Parts: sequence; structure tokens; C-alpha cells
Amino acid sequence: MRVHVLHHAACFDGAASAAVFTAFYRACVREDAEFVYIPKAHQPGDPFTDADFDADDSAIVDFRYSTHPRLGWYFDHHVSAFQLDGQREHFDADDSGRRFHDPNAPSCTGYIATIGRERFGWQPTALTELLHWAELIDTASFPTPAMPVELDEPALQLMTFVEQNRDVSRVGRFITDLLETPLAQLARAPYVRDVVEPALQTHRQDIELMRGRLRVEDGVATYDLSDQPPRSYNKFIAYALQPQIRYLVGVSRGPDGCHKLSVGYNPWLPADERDHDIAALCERLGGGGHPYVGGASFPADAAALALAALADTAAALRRG
Ligand SMILES: [Mn+2]
Repeated sequence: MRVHVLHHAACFDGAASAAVFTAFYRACVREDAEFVYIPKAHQPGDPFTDADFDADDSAIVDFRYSTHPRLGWYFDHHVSAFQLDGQREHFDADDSGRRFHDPNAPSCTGYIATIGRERFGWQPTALTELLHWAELIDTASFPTPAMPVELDEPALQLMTFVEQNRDVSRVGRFITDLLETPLAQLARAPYVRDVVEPALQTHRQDIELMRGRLRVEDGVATYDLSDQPPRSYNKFIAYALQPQIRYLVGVSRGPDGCHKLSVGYNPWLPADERDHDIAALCERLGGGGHPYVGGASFPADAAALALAALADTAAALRRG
């Protein structure tokens, strides 16, 4: 009895969802099932293939829906779960009792545990630590800005492993280990260190780079990293360096080479003290987002445009 588990790739909640689904399935459906984990990344159109569903049973967790006739189980909490024509209607018409979607669930990992408890009488008591961290990480509700930057907690090192690992052959083993090994012990495993150590080294260099570039004026911090090679940065570094700032605006080059304007309201300040709609500020620039965080993208050869947008946005935020 083989079960394919299709899960969001390179995301801690995706890996933890696959692990918790496995424990749920063994407890409530079939104890002797064997699991194959298949990471899925976003792409335009239908990201799934027939081979994804070529098993005795299948599940999609923390990722987009599929109308594939062989889909068994579905658990997701993304607003963007139903992107193709007819998918939402297909989901709504399903009466198997095996497909679940709640855009208000803080993490998909926690959502699987909740459905397991409420609908199937499952008690995921052995998974308390994993459930706690998956929820904290996916909602980014860290008690301090230092926590997601120092990355000292074993769970945050495992998050770093999931985000940076490029070797698909390690994924299945990692998900199995998440179920069977205390997080502190798994964070010390040699195959985890092989990925985490170089990532932490780059991250420490990023912290020093940001320390040198960050400018604060009237509670608004800005940075210009447009001269750096394309890559992604830990989005909390500036808040850890300057915890009192109200807004953060910066330009960097994303992994695709484009200039990326990032705008945010300090998530550690009270939500009701925000006096700008960041989504609206970014929409003026052809971007978008949420009231408290957003961004806009500019072509790889348009650094000047991106830096002008940075200056304009910072000036608007300073006017308060
Ligand atoms: Mn998620």
C-alpha cells in the first residue's frame, strides 16, 4: 500500500504537513502504508503530472488543489489554492470527507492536526513540539526580531535546512526524521549540518552587510543592496539590528535578477499604530501586497527606477 504525499517544496510548513499527515494516516487510515514524498514548487498552469498520483492513495498538503481523478486527500490554507478554472467548484462538489481548505488556518500543519482531532478522533500528542514550531514559523509570530535572525533554536535551523536544501533525495528522509526524532537531535544530524552550516555563514555575512547599509531617519529605515549579486535575504535582519524602527523600505536584487522593492511595517509594533496602507503605496508602483507588508518589482536594468521608488516611498512613510 503506497501513498504519494505531494507537499509544498522548500517550506517548513510543507515538510511538517507531510510528516503530520503521515502520522494521521497511520493512526486513522492504514497503519502499514508506505509513503513517498514529492515536493511541489509553484509554476504557471497545472503544476501536477499523472505520475504524481500513480499510487494506491495520494494527498496534497500545504499546496494548490488538483482536480486529478486519483487525488485522495487534500489539506491547505492558502488563499491562492484554487487558481485554475473550475477548481473551486470541483472542491465544493466533493463529498468524500477527505478534502479540507481553510484560509484562516495559521499553518497547514496545525490544520491537519485540528481536522484529525475534530473529525477523526485522532490525538497527535507525540507531535506537540513540531506543531508548536510549524505554527510559529508559518505565521512569523516570533517573540523577538532577534529569534528568526540568530537562528539558534533547533527548529529554526531545521527551517533553514528545508529552505536551502537543493538535494531532493534528502527530502523523504528528513520528513520521516521529523516524525521520529526530537528537533534538537535532528538539527545535529550530519546531513542537516551539511546544508545549514554554509547557509548560516552566508546569513552572518548578510547581517554585517545590512548593518553597514541600513539608514534610519524619522523612524523609517532604508537600505540599498542593488549593487549585490541576485539572492534572497532573511527579511527580519533590519528589525533585529534596529528594533525601534516603524517602517522598513529597501531595494535588493531577487534570485531572478530583478530589482525588488520591499516595504514593511515593523511586525513587533502594535498593529493598530500603522498609519499607512502599504499595499496601496506599492500598487502605485505596479506592485502589491498586504496593508502591513508589500513590494514591487523592476526590471534587471532599471536600478535607477527602483531607487527612485525607494526614495519616494520612504518620504511618503516619513510624512506619517
Ligand atoms: Mn503553509
